[in-house]
Amino acid sequence: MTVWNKMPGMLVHEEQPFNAEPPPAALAEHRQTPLDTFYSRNHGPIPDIDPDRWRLQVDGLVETPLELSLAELRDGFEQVQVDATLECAGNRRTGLIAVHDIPGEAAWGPGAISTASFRGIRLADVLAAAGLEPEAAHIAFAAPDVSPVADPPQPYGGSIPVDKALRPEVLLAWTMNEQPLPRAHGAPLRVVVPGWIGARSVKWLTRISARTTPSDNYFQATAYRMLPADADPQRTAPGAGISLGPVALNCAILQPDDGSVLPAGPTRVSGYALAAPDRAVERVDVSADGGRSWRQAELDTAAPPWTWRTWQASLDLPPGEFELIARAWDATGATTPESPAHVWNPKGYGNNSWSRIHLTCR
Ligand SMILES: Nc1nc2c(c(=O)[nH]1)N[C@H]1C(S)=C(S)[C@@H](COP(=O)(O)O)O[C@H]1N2
Ligand SMILES: [Mo]
Repeated sequence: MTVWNKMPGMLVHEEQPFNAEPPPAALAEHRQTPLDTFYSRNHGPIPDIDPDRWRLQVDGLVETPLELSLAELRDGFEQVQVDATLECAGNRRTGLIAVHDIPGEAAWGPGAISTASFRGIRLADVLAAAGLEPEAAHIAFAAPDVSPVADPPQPYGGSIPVDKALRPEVLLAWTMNEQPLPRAHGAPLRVVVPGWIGARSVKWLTRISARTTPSDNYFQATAYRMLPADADPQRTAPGAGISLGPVALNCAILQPDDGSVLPAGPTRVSGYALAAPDRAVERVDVSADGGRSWRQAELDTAAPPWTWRTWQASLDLPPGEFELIARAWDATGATTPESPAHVWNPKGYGNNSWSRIHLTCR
């Protein structure tokens, strides 16, 4: 165990704030990611909250503002369990950095994504108890961790539109893989917004506010936005670019390790594919010849909704040098883009281009 109870070998991008992803091979071992392997993405210091003194505030455009303890949340609402994959918008940023440098942003590999089972209550039920006013269009979340990365420095926050907030998969969760939610993952209570970028799953939640407009928090209004390729991220006004919410179709190879030297012969390749919300991963193709020919990978047939589909393929490789490629297709026939240059953006979000690894077979 290393810092924050993560596995030895965790790839730590930053100690403070703590930002770490599992090595690809460790992520590949499980459909449900163990807590010590789950990536951790933070913009400020990890708070230490006394669960007995903690209260959740529900306010804004509601008929009855609420202040609820953990016991009141646990006993007053139906408890539900949802398996969900969380993906950071910066997942696979290294592929974009290889096209053109992205200063000031962590060089995440394919491991800024993980899958867990969350238990808690539906956000919709808490909003119903408070009584949403008809003008409420966005639900904002606030947390106490003050981020020095924000301009100006401020506590972390964000929002989702009301139509997503009312869906049954959106939770206020206090357990993760049947264990109490770890401190690094938002104890005592976090939001879980399946199918949306990890940034909207606000940890250490203290306040829910119903509003007419999205949150004006830095991490909603300025960061986590897809800027045009020629924009200067140091000089963009709040509201510029595309606000990221739903994730896009993505796919990555996790095994073998990039740069491996292996014996020639049957070679097992494995990874994950994640669909956009309300879509499904229908196929993953793997190529060993630069995309001239493709073989279909075997998909996990039992993946719960809102989770990635793990996949594997066996390729018979003669001695030589190979670039292995993987791409995914969804139920609309959409596929992942070939080149990271096509999706490059100044903050380095949403890289879903073909996953490539290099192999030598002897
Ligand atoms: N309060 C708070 N919530 C937060 C963050 C944060 O820095 N502070 N980071 C967000 C981002 S960008 C991601 S990707 C997910 C990561 O969740 P994890 O650390 O449990 O993997 O938490 C989100 N919730
Ligand atoms: Mo993120």
